Amino acid sequence: MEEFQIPAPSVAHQDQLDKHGYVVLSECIPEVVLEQLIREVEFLWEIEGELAGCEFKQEKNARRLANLVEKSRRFDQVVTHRDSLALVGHVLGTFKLSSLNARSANPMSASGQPLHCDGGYLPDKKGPKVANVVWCLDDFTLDNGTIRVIPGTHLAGKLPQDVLDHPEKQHPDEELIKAKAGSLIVMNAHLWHSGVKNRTHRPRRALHAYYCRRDQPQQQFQQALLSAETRQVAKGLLRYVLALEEAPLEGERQGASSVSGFLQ
Ligand SMILES: O=C(O)CCC(=O)C(=O)O
Repeated sequence: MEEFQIPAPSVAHQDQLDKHGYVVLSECIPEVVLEQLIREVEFLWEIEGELAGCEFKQEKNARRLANLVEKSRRFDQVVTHRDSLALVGHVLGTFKLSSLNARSANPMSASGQPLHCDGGYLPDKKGPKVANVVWCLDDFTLDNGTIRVIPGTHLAGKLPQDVLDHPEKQHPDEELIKAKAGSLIVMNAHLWHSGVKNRTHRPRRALHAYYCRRDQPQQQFQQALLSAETRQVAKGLLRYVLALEEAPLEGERQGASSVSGFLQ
């Protein structure tokens, strides 16, 4: 990774991630890039229709897309964004992309998600296994289906579904994240979190650049899911992040894993 010149994250951001389990990089995506990414995901939702997201999981009350590195070269910049990689590296040490998905909380959605840890994972002896970078394509507000987090729970060593009677209900310590479109939310993905109800008449869209420690299986095994053409054009940092040169780990050969934080 050293050869790719990833900048060191600020001490304040490292502290925030260590203590609270997430940090918001405010409005760091240029508007023109944001507009292109929004056009791209809306185009994909239109052409994929009812199948959208099916390579991994579909979800009631939300539109999803999966396997996005395959679907447009515009997403290369998302999975190789250096400031977010610096923070992901702070959480995980050496890492690779686990998957790139999109999620849009439907307008006036009837329910939010239960609190969960991504992948349903707890850290192991080596530390955290997963981190997530949420690209806010729209403003995340208190009423449009933002993400709630329970700060500090990345250190709890417990999964919310094992200790809460109702992980879908409001939690006394929850914080609703407010962020402008073009912001990135970098999370230690062991943090208890979930998307909440969208009470507005507009969708709330995001990309999820999800990373795992390099010794962990990818959620969507890129060597199986990317076409020969995509694999061939992926060079340098992108190739490294996709782990295209590595022998598959146990459980990676099939393509997409069925493991998710909460989706059945
Ligand atoms: O609302 C979001 O975009 C995040 C949702 C989430 O935590 C998930 O789908 O695992």
